[in-house]
Amino acid sequence: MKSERLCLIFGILFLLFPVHSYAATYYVSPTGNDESAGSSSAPWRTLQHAADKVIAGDTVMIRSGVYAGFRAKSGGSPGLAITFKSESGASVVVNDTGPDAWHGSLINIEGYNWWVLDGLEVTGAPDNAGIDIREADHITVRNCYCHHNRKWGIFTGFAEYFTAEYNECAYSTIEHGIYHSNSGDNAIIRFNTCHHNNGCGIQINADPSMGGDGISSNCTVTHNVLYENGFGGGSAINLASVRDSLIANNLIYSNHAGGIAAWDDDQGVEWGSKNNTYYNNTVHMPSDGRWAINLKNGSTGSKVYNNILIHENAARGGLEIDTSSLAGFSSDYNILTQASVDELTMSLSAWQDNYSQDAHSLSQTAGQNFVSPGSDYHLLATTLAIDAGSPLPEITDDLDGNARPQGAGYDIGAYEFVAPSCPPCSEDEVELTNVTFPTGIPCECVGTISITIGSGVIIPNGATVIFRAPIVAIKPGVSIQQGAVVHIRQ
Ligand SMILES: [Ca+2]
Ligand SMILES: [Ca+2]
Repeated sequence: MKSERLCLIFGILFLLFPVHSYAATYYVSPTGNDESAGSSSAPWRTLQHAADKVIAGDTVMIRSGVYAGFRAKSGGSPGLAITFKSESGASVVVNDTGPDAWHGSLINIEGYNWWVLDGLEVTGAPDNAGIDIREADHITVRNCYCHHNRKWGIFTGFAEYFTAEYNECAYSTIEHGIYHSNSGDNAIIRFNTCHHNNGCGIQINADPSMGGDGISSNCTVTHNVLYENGFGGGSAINLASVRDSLIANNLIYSNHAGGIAAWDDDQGVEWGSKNNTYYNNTVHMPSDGRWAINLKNGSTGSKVYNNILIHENAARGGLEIDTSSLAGFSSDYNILTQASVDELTMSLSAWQDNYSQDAHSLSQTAGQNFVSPGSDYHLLATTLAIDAGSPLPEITDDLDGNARPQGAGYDIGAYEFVAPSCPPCSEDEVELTNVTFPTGIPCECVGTISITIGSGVIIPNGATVIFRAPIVAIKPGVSIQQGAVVHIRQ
């Protein structure tokens, strides 16, 4: 009887822990000890010790504290990545080189594939990068805050299938926020914020002079927000020898060198950035910036659609191209005031007439387009950009993740205009909490028995709301702002 029960227990355990899962979870803590087991109750002390011990499929959970960096000593495999991750809610700061550091970088993954770094703050690299990835494929860096590193926040060289997402890369002293270099293909760089880097926000430079095939192909750079980069030159998004890639839904403003630039890294027109698509970006250049989009040195086959390309300097403008890049070029449905060919600046109408481009494009100012230029680049309800874009099957959402199109068609720019709508607020007994009513359209809430307006309900200035019920109760914590119109009716 006893053995039967044991068999039953083992059977249940077997179901709970299938035999194919060899992945272990280890823990690292500032109060830990590298002689310990690395368990939750007996964590390790250093990231390097963890990196020395892990194998494919393992996860290292890192507790709040300040750490030296580490160098990878093993790799994962498909479906069994090695993950270094901050424990939920933990603040993990890596601010020093570890004992095995290379290149003056803090975290090195070199020569090993399939890693995930998640939720780390990485700062103060003395020479190269906060996170330094070389000859390593299928590496993902996510939710990391890389700042005040000497050259780069995140760097890759000869890395295929690299993903950078939801990172903030800021204050790189000499160069770029994210630098994907040396021929790596199939990079995904999305939902990152890069700001106050001396050079580029995001640079993909295939470095044709450095070996490999010298071309980065099939990359996507989407949903990034890039501002206050380029004090020392470069572009918010800089592309050198990049091909067949998608640059879309990026918001680029207040950058002091280029907006989006595509070129050949000075290696000759055969290394231009060719056959790339630039869709639904919003680029607002300050008066000291270069052109919003700049296509040079054999950057042929570019498609430029649905972008807002506004410049505050009347001597410059939205789109600059040279004759070596005109083959296969097409451009339309943009907000654009001036263009330039071989550094000869012309009005939108001259560009349309002489180069047969941008037939449906429009000229508008920042003030005519944006809720608050410099801080909020959502579209005003009155801008001509709404529903004036071209339908682009590749673009299914906007920078906020809202589906495109909304309303009658695709909008121009990184944000699709979402018309205000009233919250659902009608049933027999209505109870409202944590609801903000929209401005600009009247809302009516009907309760056949009662309506209770509870905490967190906000009725802002400009809103009009009718509450219609036999009993209407207003509880504490309701905000009815000056200028709001509220009717209570039976
Ligand atoms: Ca390549
Ligand atoms: Ca629309």
